[in-house]
Amino acid sequence: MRHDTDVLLNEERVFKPGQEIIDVLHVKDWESEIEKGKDIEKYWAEKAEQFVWFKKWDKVLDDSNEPFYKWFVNGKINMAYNAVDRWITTDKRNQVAVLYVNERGHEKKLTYYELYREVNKFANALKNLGVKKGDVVSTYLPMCPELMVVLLACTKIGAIHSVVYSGLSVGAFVERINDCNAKILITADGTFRRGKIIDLKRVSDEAMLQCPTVETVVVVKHTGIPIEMSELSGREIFYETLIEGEPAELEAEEMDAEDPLFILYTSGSTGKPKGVLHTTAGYMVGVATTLNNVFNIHDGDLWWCTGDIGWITGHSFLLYGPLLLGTTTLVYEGAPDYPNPGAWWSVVEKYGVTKLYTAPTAIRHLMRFGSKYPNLYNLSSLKILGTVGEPINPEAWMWFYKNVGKEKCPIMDTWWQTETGMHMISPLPIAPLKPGSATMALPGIDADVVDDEGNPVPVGKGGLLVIKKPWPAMFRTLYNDEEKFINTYWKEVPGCVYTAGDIARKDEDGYFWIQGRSDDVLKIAGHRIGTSEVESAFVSHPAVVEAAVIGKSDPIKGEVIKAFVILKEGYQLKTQLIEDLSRHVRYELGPVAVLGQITQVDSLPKTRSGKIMRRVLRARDRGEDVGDISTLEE
Ligand code: 6R9
Repeated sequence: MRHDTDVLLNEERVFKPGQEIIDVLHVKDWESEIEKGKDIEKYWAEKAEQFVWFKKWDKVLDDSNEPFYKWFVNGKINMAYNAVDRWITTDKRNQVAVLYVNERGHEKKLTYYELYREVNKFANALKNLGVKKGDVVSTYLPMCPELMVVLLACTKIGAIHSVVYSGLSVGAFVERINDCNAKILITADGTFRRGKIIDLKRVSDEAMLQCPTVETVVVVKHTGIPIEMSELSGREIFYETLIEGEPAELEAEEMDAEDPLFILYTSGSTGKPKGVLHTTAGYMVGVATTLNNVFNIHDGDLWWCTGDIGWITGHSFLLYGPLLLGTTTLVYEGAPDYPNPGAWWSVVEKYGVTKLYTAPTAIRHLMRFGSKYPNLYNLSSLKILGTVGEPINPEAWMWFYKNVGKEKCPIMDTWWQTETGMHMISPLPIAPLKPGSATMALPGIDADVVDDEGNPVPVGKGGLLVIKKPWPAMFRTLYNDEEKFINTYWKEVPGCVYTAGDIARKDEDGYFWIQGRSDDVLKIAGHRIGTSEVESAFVSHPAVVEAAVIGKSDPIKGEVIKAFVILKEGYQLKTQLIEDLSRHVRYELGPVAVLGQITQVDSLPKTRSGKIMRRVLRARDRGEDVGDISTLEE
């Protein structure tokens, strides 16, 4: 475990919202909202009232079998009904629900009514393919409107979706499909990225050779590049052909509050990705409430979350959250700096984006091009900004605040995880902000920083970030791995307390400063990747005997990979091999695996039981004290 974080940041600036922001806030009194949130059952039950229930719950929280909590026991509800159907009988019927824009300047708009019809057609088509409540449907799609339609169609009929991020390559893709026994895969011909078209179908074809449970592959013609449909088994069909003639009406499936909604894979500290399972009602309540509180959503908002739908941020805050609140959500496909580094700012200006939610790595990337680009555009429509994915360094915060928000838009630094489903530690717009701090736990959330025994640590000292009471959007288990669910998250400190795997400290005002992961997980450009996944990728190369990797800090990506490799006899780490290894790791894991440095070594520090002590490598790399090495092998 990393405990090397008793660093004190000297950030003392405080920023408060202006009157024009305060005037329209849903929550004007932060402290009393936090006070209200202390009675979690009452607080979350009140929030659950915003939805249309087929049947109300009998009990808000069942904690009789911790950590297997149940929320809104015996309630019956449907996600797609609440995100889409309910709006078509209101004056939002013809409001744009999804605004798709890509880096080539093409756009597509779907009103709530149009979205409703599309979802129903695809849901009917899924039913015709034999998909039933509880079946798993996977996607390998770019950021396109069809992805949103497909996911909503799944939830409309009670199928569980499992999105594979389109940046992942074959190995990771196959693993994710096979772990959940997906029955259907929806993919596309390709995706637009930095002026090129990336061929997704080819990756999917290669993966499908190794995925026996997939009965049908549905292909969206998105970019229009020529592709070959496989002759293999007649299991491939075009999306357009599939929905042809399907009725645009369908009754929503009555789902139990605790029925599974989706699985999303994320990296942990072991090689195998973890299938994080979310269920229906609690997730809906948590996501809609936190989005509304943190970003103060109103009629007339244009919400833009730049995160990919293949990431939890896209699930909760690009797709479900905004639609549950009946707002307009912008889906952007492409790179932030193509055709030029003003691409994003031109989107803000052209469409009048009011709330912009993005990642520190993107801000740092765009910062490199200077303030010239944001200053070329009129960004005055913006009201609130947000970040997620990793700690934001005060320089990037200030740049975003000054150049994008023009010192008028509060920045919501939201800390949360795939596992938490919803925002957990974050300011509300009324909060005094300190650049680099996610401020306090949200109303209804009980978070703290503790030592290994579970005792709160003194002000300014680093410790484990824990959540002490259940929350509605919490994941319910790891798919097919209850034991790992318990051991990874609920055993690290005494009592039934959720350990997040992050190190944090609190300051004298009770503000949280998240310092990074405590386990062997890297955050490269905001994406989680486990050190052991990277190590197995290295070892699968013929030249490598053994590998250990650690994170190395990087001014733009936050962290990149630093690898220590033991090579087979006869191999030397020369330019050619370095390039080859780098390509190999990217091929295995996808472009997320950014290699910063490779070093050849003769041995690796290990415990007597053979575990690589990455902590020792890390300390040596940073020139720090290696700490307790009593378990180190001779
Ligand atoms: C939503 C998401 C979760 C990990 C988390 C932490 C890091 C996320 C952060 C942050 C500091 C923030 N993280 N938000 N660290 N400040 N505002 O990112 O989910 O991909 O599961 O990653 O990301 O380390 O534990 P996920």
